Amino acid sequence: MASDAPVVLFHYGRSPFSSRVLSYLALRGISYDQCIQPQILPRPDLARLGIRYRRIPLLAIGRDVYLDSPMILQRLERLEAEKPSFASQTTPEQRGVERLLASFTLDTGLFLNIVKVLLPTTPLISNEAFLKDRADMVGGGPNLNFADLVQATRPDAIVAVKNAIQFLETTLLADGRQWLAKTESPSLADIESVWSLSWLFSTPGAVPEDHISAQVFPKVFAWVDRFQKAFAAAEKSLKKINTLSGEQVAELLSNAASDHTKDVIEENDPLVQATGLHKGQLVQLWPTDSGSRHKTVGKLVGLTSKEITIETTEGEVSVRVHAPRKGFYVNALGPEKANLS
Ligand SMILES: N[C@@H](CCC(=O)N[C@@H](CS)C(=O)NCC(=O)O)C(=O)O
Repeated sequence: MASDAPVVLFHYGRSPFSSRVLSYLALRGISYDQCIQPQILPRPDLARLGIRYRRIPLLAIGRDVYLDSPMILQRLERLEAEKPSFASQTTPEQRGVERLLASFTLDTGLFLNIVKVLLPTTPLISNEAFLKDRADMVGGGPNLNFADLVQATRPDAIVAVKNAIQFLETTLLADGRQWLAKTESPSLADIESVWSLSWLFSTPGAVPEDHISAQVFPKVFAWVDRFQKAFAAAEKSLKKINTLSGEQVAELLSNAASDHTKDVIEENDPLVQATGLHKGQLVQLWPTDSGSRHKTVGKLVGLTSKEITIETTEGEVSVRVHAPRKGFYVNALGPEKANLS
């Protein structure tokens, strides 16, 4: 039986991380509404919910808002839907492949190299407002010339991306299988791996064809194409996607139920032991890799080895924000409340 909590995706067009979530929703037949966000700050729709986190996507399920695409996919795996979770359809070996591929695409710098290959070929490379926004996000200070940095490192990035594609061509896809974990239809292994290459391949003029092409890597190009077709077909059978304004989302979430299954503070957690963090305490939560200046403030509700949950205190509507432990930090907010932007 499908859950009846409203599902709302905050994203913008051609956001590669959002495409991970869009693929998941379509392939599991989960209908959703969307709240389209500007590509650069400010994002008043999120401020209204007390959320300062500045990255995209975010997914609301009822009054719970999930940050970071790995956390979003994990939460969606627990959502009851028309189609069973991916985990329930795969073997431990296939799930192992999926986890390793997730790490390969998220933890190795592959995505950053794809940005370096792609960005100089798009109009964004001369969009001052965009470059200033992203320089601020990566924390390089006012003198960081983001455009020059990306241009200068493109040659090495092409080599790194080519090596990553070659890896897939000559290992998992080498035996002619259709899907990476040798499943009948696309699985989480494909969703975890395809998004950044698909973004590169579908950006006009971005692929450096002397080095990366369907002639040199026919299996990878065919797999990406096959996935796009499977995704498009699955998306067609979803219910109509409504686009909601920020005000509508705030209204919807303020009346929605919450999921309290993770409202646990694990007393033996090393961070809890070291800092004395406790339930109800005012804290701030932020990602440690980029966009770190943007700290979301709220009351601590849950802290486990996998997840941090806080209830926002700054917006017009309070929501429960969930972030993974991996890549996020939480600490007590002192009375000074300094440095929040
Ligand atoms: N670890 C995050 C990364 C998300 C991310 O970097 N998203 C890009 C858009 S695809 C972003 O937020 N860019 C800056 C922005 O939109 O403010 C995730 O997996 O969701």
